[in-house]
Amino acid sequence: MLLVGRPNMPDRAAFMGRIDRMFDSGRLTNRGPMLLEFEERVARIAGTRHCIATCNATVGLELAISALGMAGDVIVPSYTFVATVHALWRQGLRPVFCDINPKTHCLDPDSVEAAITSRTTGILAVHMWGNTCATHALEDIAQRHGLKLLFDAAHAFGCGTKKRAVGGYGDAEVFSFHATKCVHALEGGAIVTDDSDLAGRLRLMVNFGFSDEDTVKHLGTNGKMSEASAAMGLTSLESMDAIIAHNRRNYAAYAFGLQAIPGISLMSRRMNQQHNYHYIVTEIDAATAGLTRDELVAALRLENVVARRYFYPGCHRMQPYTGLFPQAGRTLPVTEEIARRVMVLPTGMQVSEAEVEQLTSRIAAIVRQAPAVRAALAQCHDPRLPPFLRQ
Ligand code: T4K
Repeated sequence: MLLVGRPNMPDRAAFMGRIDRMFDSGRLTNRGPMLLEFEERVARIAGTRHCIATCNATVGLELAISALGMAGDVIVPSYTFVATVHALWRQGLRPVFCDINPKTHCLDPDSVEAAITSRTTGILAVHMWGNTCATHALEDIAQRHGLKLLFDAAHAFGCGTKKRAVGGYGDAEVFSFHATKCVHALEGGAIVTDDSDLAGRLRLMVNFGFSDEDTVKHLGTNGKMSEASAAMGLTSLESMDAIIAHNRRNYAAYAFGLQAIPGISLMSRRMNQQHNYHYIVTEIDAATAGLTRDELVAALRLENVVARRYFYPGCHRMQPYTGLFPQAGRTLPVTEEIARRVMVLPTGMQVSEAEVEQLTSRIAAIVRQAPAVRAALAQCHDPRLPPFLRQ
């Protein structure tokens, strides 16, 4: 079975060696030696002065939002994983949803500028699929309007331009090291920044606000990463180059295999960008392919391939947000179109180039027989179908 999100497994001997050392040392969490080494390595790759590892990116975002003093309204793309917006809501902020660039799926600076009001205190942008946002335009807007600028870099570890890695943009950036990410720590996240005052506050906040064993200098939470996660993170980092090289080969195999299929386009990677190639993002033009994105996802499930329609229908159309913030339901044309078209295909260390070749041949065959596939799906009650297409 081919799945989007199947974890990259570690070198087990290296990981178990670290776990043994953890038990030998007696230090299981609370800024142990592996955590310190992990933070140093992440900061080096991100090109930042500081890194604060966290238990996951969602808590990392919440901590960064709070430490930056965001209040009132914060501008955010609707086209993102719900965690980005949940993090704002959990800090008592109102998300103001903006549209995205159709090529990169990242926040559109014009949409941001048009949404700024006297209540706006910050922008939370997302490097979607590892594509670097329009960082200069967003930094310029933030500076002109006196706004805080935070980047959700959950997808973008190891990404950036040729000259500058993702990590040092805006006031801070937050990576995810969840098991489904390119480099991972089982569960984990990290906040990176060049701002020493902000980093100092975050170091307190991630550990309940303690500055020593009984002085609480700041409000905070338990956002710490454990030594077991840091052990996994360090082991995963050792394979990072091999993982990216593998993803790159899979991407090339997808580009070759999908090129002649009508109605299916693969998101291109810009030549001036560094990329982890962790997400294989396609867009389905239903009129040309003869099948909608949802029908294609369903047809692939019947072939034991789990492709995903991530972030549908966009947070601005999701019930928790339309209920909480009535303005959330306003129209965002690019987001809605992209949310209807995107299909993410499997990659990573558990997917071989040969499997990619077979998969693209299957997709070509499905599209060739589109009318028959559509008719068969309409009669199908197979439990493997995704819930949104079950009869
Ligand atoms: N911001 C953005 C833009 C994000 O995308 C995310 C997370 C965050 C913030 C928050 O980061 P964290 O707080 O999580 O650090 C995944 C991840 O749970 C989530 O981390 C990620 N984004 C999101 C885009 O995707 P799913 O729904 O893909 O996970 P799931 O459980 O369906 O797993 C995918 C497939 O992989 C499944 O078919 C099963 C397989 N799998 C999964 C796991 C975890 C395995 O075989 N083994 C495993 O251990 O959410």
